[in-house]
Amino acid sequence: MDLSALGWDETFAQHFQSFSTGGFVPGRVALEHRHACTLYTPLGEFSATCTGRLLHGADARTDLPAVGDWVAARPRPGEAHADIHAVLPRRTKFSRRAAGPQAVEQIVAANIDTVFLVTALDEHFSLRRLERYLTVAWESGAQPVVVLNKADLRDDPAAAHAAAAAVAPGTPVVTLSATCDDDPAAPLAPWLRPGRTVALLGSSGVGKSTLINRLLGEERQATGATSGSHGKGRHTTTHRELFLAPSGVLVIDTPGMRELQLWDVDAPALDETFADIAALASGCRFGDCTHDQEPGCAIQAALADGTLDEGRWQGWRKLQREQAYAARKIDSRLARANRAAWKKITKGHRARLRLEGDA
Ligand SMILES: Nc1nc2c(ncn2[C@@H]2O[C@H](COP(=O)(O)OP(=O)(O)OP(=O)(O)O)[C@@H](O)[C@H]2O)c(=O)[nH]1
Ligand SMILES: [Mg+2]
Ligand SMILES: [Zn+2]
Repeated sequence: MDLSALGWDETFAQHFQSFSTGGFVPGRVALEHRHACTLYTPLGEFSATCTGRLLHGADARTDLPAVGDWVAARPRPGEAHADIHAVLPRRTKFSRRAAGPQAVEQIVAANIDTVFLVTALDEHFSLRRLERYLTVAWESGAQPVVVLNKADLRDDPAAAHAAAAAVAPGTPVVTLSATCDDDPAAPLAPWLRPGRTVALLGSSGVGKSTLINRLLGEERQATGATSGSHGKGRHTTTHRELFLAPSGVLVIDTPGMRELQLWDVDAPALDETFADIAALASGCRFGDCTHDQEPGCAIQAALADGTLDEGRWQGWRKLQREQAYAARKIDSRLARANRAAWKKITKGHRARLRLEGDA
């Protein structure tokens, strides 16, 4: 496997420079388990684990390798195993708030060029969910593409396409059927380039793995029937995994997400997703308009004359509140971390003062 075929470029090469001696090889994380991962390297495939130093030096789970990451690894002589010494800085990352009560970041995929936001044109189709995925995608740094799958289940897929395009200004929207189209990859061709990385994201059962299999030209990933009594809460795909397709593109399959909670999304990402609302708001009479009761509010005017859809406006407000809440959580966590660091410093300082006092 040659490095550029795996998505390597000049920037990663620069980051790798400090590892150019000492028997290190660059590797790309293809599969991530709890304690080990699979690496693709120019020397072939390795199972790999992090060195104790990397594990103990990590402040958070996000300092450790995620699927799509480039790492500096050292193969053990005569073994198909390597030790990961460092994670190279990421170019892009798709993060969400991990499930659970604590505010912690989870990296879904790293170093991706394009995110296919896959939704199905079935009864669960939701424009509000699409806006949520778009917001996180814009924050990731990768280019989002909306993929409306299961077109065969709709009498009028063109209408759904138009509705999705209306809530995704500036984002390409592609409608297809992974099971029924002769070549579902054809409309995705602009993003399926050799050495580029595409991650497929979306709820469980929308057809991510089905589409991946079509892109790979073989049944690599298990797919699941969604109908029936046990439909809810069941994920067919359980691991994130990166595959090299015959076309040369690298594709990442991910398990469906039950909820996509925002993590450290900042205002520009919301403005990209809601470019229409951002443009309207710039026309309000007051710069700090809360779009509530103020005179000369362009948002209220647009809601009144129907140019702005009430559902979209409420969707924006919800994400805005969630973003502000997440930011506060993260800030207080950082404040705590700073306090801990400060305590360490003051403790060291006191110890030094004591030594000086003794002298
Ligand atoms: N009618 C129809 N069914 C489809 C289409 N694409 C996928 N399916 C079916 O949808 C079901 C779920 O597909 P998967 O590919 O397993 O869905 P997934 O997104 O990978 O789901 P998770 O792995 O749980 O996240 C399977 O029964 C597929 O056959 C399509 O274009 N049309
Ligand atoms: Mg799947
Ligand atoms: Zn206003």
